[in-house]
Amino acid sequence: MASRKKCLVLGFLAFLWAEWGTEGQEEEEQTCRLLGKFDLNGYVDAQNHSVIIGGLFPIHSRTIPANESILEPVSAKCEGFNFRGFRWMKTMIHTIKEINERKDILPNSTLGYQIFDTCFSISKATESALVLLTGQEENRPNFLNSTGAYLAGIVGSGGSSLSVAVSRILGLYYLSQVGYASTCTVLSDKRQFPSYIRTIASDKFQSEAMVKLIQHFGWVWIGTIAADDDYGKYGVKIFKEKLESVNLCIAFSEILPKVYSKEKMQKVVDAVRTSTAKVIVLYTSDIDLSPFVLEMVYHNITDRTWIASEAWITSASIAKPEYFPYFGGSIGFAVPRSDIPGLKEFLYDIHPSRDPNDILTIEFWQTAFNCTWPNSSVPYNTDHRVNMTGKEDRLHAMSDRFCTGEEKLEDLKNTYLDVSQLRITNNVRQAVYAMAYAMDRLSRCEEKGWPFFGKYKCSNLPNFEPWQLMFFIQRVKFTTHDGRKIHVDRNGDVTGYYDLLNWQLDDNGDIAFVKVGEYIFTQSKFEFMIRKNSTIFWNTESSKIPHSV
Ligand code: TCR
Repeated sequence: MASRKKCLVLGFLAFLWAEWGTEGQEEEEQTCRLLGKFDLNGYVDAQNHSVIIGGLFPIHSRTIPANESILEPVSAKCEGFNFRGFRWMKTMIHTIKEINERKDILPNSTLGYQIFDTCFSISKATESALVLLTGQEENRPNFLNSTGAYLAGIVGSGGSSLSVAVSRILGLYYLSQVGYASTCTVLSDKRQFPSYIRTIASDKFQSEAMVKLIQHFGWVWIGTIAADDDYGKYGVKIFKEKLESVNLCIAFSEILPKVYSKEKMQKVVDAVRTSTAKVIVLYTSDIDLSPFVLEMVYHNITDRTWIASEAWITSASIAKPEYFPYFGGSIGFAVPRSDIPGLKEFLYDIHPSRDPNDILTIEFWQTAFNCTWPNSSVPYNTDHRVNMTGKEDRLHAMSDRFCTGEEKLEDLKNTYLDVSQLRITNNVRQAVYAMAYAMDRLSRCEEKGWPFFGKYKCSNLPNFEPWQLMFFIQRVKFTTHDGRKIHVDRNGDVTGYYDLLNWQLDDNGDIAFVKVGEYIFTQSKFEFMIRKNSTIFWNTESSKIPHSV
């Protein structure tokens, strides 16, 4: 039966089948489609821990399109190293280490982890979820996962479309999932996503805040551009509903293609160029936004005021001084920032010479320092995307300069090491804490009533059923290191607080994210406030508030 174990079943129904049929092997090979071998990158520390937490992070930005001549299914490769996702992933590890050292949470157990790179793609995210659930060689759910440790739940994943896909699988088993960045409103529906909670607010709040911002400045006609995913499309949908409910109007509504298409992109560019609406809401992650930014530069389109969605308002890949003439003055809501004790030192404690198998660290180093690590085959900086010139942009696959290992992180100006904007990063931390606090409550056996009636009395770690942890995850309440209260409601949601940020140039010629207001919950209602004495930079010819009437 060894071959049966090696068989990774693609068909989802087959995956659900608890016991595979007893037919002979030949029969099996016909019914069983192989996905070569799962090919995932990530980090694992499961030894000596009885319970592990799974993690899903976008350490790369996309998968490389498969070669069309390949007939059998293969696991995609990834490209576009994502320093921000790498920082989020390290933050999960840092938080687990911190919790393991604490005596007040889970005093008798330590947590391990198994973390995968989703490459910001649905396929990799589901692939990772299956591996976490089943272990690489099992074709059926087995919560004792391949590492031999008990999988308590999963932190992740980044994008909403990924979380939706993963959550549909995990939800079947009531395996707890705590999101740190997926904000799509549909994830609040517990009938569809029973085991999903999050430490970031639903976009319902952000869309509402955007409408208040628009009302405040007296704009009437607004253009919208959405990413072609659940985040963009649902975000804009709620925004439109709220905008129309206060009798304001949509001038145009466009979708940004995920895979570059000249015609589709041209349609978006034309809408921006020809519309009289000068204020445009851009609901997309930074990863999907970059090609559009290049279009704006290419077509020299200035004099627009961009209302940024939270996913790109503090993005270092968009907030580059060379884009300031086009995107300066952008205004949008961001998750409040935080300082995380000890994180900076932890992030700096990285070197490719420590482990020749740590290919993500090698790739990090190569990409950050623009060199090739000797004797490694890890590519860097590859980019197979087609851009507006119609050519595939195959950036240098390898740098001909070798890394010496003497490169200094201190000399680097890199998103990974930038701890001045810990926003989603802090959500990652709180997601890990939510999981730990829920397990702590479960292990204390103090809860009365469900789920401990009948044969399920009290559960000590690690012998608990996944759904028992879900009971605690859905009721989790705790105070963070900086005194904020995290309390998830019945839909697994937290309340939306935001900083209103505006892009301005600082004295060094860099883009500064200046806080000019807030969206907060006080006295049982939300309030939008522009800070007194704050100056907003407007990217208009007159430098005055734009008109969009
Ligand atoms: N929600 C987005 C993903 C996302 C993101 C981010 C990605 C958010 N914030 C910051 C990268 C960086 C908010 C989603 O898809 O739900």
